Amino acid sequence: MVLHDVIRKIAQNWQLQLHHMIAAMRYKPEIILGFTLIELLVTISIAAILLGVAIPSFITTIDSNRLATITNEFVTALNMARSEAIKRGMQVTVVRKGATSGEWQSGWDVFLDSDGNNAFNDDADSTLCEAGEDCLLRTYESLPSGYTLSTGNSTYEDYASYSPSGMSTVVVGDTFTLCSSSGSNKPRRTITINATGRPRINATPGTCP
Ligand SMILES: [Ca+2]
Ligand SMILES: [Ca+2]
Repeated sequence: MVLHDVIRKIAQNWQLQLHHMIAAMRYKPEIILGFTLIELLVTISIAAILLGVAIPSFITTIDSNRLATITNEFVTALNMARSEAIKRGMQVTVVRKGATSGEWQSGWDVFLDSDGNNAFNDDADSTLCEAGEDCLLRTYESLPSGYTLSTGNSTYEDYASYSPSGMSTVVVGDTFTLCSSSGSNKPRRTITINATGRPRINATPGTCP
């Protein structure tokens, strides 16, 4: 091999090496970003199924808790009226707010009914519980939107009152129905007041029409 052949071989070798180096510098590894379209669709489908199960269950739980809270507050108000009547030796009345007889969802007041007329007497000045006036013990606000509380008959359509003996001033029982408009089954709770005026929450919830 003559000298110029050797030089040419070396030059070709260097050229090849240089070519590889340039190719290596230009190489950019492929970066896999996120999900493929199928993976994304599967993830979204699973999330939709889980939300479809979880959200109705969550709404039912909230509704059930609200029904329990409202029934407890109503029974508490009646028991409070009963015990305050005994303690103070005076009639205590629970009167519904709102304009419609038999509908208690606008809330209710518990007060010392000094004249025993089942209505709250007050002269609306800044001095409360004056002689000749009734004295407010506790007031309950309107139920949340979508809830109704109704009497079953006319006995308790406007008030429930307790004499100093702790007995209801009427001797007839009644059943109140609390309804929710939530969901397709419209759950309800019922509260029965017996002839003596003692309230209890019924164990079987049922549904509203
Ligand atoms: Ca009164
Ligand atoms: Ca007054």
